[in-house]
Amino acid sequence: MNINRQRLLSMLEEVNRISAEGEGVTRLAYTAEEDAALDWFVETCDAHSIETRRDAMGNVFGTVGNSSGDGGILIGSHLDTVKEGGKYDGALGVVAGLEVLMALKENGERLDRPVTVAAFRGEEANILGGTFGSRAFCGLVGFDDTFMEKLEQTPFTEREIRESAGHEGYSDYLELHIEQGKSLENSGTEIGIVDAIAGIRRLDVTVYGEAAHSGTMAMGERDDALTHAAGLLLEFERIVNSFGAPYVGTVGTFSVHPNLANVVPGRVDFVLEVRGPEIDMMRRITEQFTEYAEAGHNVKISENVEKPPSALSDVIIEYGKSVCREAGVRYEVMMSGANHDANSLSSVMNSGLIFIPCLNGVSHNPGEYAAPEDIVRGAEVLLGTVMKLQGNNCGQ
Ligand code: HGY
Ligand code: MN
Ligand code: MN
Repeated sequence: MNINRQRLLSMLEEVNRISAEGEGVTRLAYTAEEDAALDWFVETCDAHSIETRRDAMGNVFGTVGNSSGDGGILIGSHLDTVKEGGKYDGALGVVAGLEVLMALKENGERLDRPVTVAAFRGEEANILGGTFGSRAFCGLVGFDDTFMEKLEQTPFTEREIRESAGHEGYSDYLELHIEQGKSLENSGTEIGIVDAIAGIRRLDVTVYGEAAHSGTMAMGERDDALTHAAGLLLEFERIVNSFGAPYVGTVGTFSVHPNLANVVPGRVDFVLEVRGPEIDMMRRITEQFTEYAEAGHNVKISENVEKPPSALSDVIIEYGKSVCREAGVRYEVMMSGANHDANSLSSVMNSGLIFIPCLNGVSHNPGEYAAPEDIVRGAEVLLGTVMKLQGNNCGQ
């Protein structure tokens, strides 16, 4: 049973024709472009007589085998992207999953366990925190007041999210993704088998000052929120560096108010993010930052999202390794610094994550590139791992 190279690569080209204007690919969460890509998923399944369903918040699923059976094998990823992103982050995993379903159907494989492909919504979403569709699917969403306030900025209702919790009936999850880093490329390895996914902890930070006329307020008289924030960012960088690799810290969203050239900024809002392998250390980084900020500034700091690091399934890791060995594929077991839907799924079932290299480790960028032979090899390892799981009822 083989992966159809031509069909796999042309499906990837097809879905990536769906994008908003601008550089690279833009299919932001909960926009017409993400909707169109999810419709493409359903139409493609329909064209291959693959049974589909959509859940209440719009996650889409295609299944081969007895969909009412238990112990289902789930392959997933996402079709939304960052703004001006690449062709492979998310789309690779969904399209390779569809190709696996088509190969299984074509070969008339008798499946002991149904195989389903999912495209989860909002993996890149910022409003409710990323990997949102898969967290809803896994029943991981907490409906506290802060969440409910943010929910109003999305097209979803509380009922739709609660009804989308539907992971029962599946017991193993697999995701194929580009590495989005340089480790595979640097070591000349063809496949990454991920054993752990770094956690994410984000804070919403507001720094207050006093808006003033930029021409009349003397420098010594100012309460400039932006210069206060600049000092806080440099202290955040120093704190993160003091913990050393693999801990990383980023401020990627930052807004100045009122953001006018002739007004001394009165307020600055930003999201501060820490990632790493141990949640206690990540909390210590944010605690040190918060203590420093609150000691000398007028700030408001609240938790945005926290996703603990996840350990992936040893069973699936071993299957992935044996598939690579049998195929003569060079592999390495590695951690993922990027988050993935596999992190959500690892809370409720055995989960595995397979990487292929991407050029210069570039991702979240129009220049993102994965070579066709790596794409095909990744799909073949995905298919091989699915077949090993077929013989292992409910991922023992
Ligand atoms: O943030 C991440 O790691 C993922 O790309 N959403
Ligand atoms: Mn991404
Ligand atoms: Mn991704």
